[in-house]
Amino acid sequence: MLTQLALKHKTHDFNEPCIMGILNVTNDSFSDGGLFVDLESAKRQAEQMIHEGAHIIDVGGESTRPGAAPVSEQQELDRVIPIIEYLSDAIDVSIDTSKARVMTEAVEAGAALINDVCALQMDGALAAAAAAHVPVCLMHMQGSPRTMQHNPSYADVTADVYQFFEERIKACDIAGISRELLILDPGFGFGKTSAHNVALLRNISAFEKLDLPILAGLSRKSLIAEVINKPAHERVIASVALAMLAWQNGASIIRVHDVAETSEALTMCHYIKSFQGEG
Ligand code: 7PM
Repeated sequence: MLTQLALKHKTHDFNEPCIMGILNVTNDSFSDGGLFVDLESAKRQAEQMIHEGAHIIDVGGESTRPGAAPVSEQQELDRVIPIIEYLSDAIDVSIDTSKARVMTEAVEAGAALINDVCALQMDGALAAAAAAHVPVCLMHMQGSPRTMQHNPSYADVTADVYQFFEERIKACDIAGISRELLILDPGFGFGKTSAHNVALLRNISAFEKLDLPILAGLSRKSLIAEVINKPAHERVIASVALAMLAWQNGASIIRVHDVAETSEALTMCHYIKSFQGEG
């Protein structure tokens, strides 16, 4: 099992939970809509997450919300590049994008990791990621952000996602992206019903056979709203519970909005899991 990932600032040892803090530099995200649009507030939000224990800051300038309007390449660059330049001296920054040019320029600006919800399927993305020589998160999505929640359907969601991972790993290999740079993500909420999300969360360990780190993003997602009828910003406790389950089931990187709370809970989980001594 691969247990390490070398980024710019740190080689992350996956015996310990790795926390990725979400920084949306859009103005239309469902959970922090309009709050972090300007550079100064984005910087403050990122610094808070670093202080709270984030290992990676995931910078995204394009909303992937179901039904969201697409953002132009230039608009996305204008949003993300200044914050990446500012943060990348202090912490490992991940660029959440599907666009080849944004990947290239973000890595030039200092990004240490590419997080692509389209798993490098957009025009030029495979080549851009290969040239960037940084780790890449390949996320599974059924359909496109605009239509993915209309009628998600699978023969066997875990087997289908597994097969998708195998195909994308192969495509990366052909494009010259070395396997040690890959991270896999089942894409909770991306073209999935609650039943699909539950199956994937229970079956995360099924992906361990692929011998690559798994990233899980469940923070504040609508799966929670189906159980606990609360708006996004009141889903913190439930999100921490899901983060713990994902980590327990084998995910190495946990993508979250609420870094302090998740960090404290996962530190406790790690303590229990790795405790050695008399009992
Ligand atoms: C609206 C709906 C806004 C959903 C934002 C979202 C993931 C991701 C996102 C994930 C990886 C969110 C999502 N989710 N990247 N980007 N994995 N790798 O809740 O699960 O942040 S966007």
